[in-house]
Amino acid sequence: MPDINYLLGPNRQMPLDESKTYELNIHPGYRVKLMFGFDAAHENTIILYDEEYNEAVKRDNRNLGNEDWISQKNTGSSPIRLFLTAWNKNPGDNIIRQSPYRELSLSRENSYVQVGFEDATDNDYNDAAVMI
Ligand SMILES: [Ca+2]
Repeated sequence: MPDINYLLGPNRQMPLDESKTYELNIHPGYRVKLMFGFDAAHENTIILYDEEYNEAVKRDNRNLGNEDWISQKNTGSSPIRLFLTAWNKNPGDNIIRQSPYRELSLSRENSYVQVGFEDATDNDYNDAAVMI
């Protein structure tokens, strides 16, 4: 992961925690499709960053919704690196935090992976989820 000092997250006030950031690659000749889901009372935002930490996709369980996203085809010769993050706002203290992730499932052919994010302490990792 590149060295960064950007401030990210929904309010652009948070440093990136690399241990809570899932890297995905678009390999040459491929595109990727992401499907988003939320099952949370807290406000959750999923943000996919490109390698320069510009927002490539943003979805949430408030205004933005969870519409699928399909990337452009990678017509280059090297993988395109993307960084998947989720952020949650706890209504108790109104502070936005970066959510930890866990790989929930991986298909046998590695044709898809499901990544879940946790916004509290029950560790079900379904508060925000992405199928890649
Ligand atoms: Ca949870």
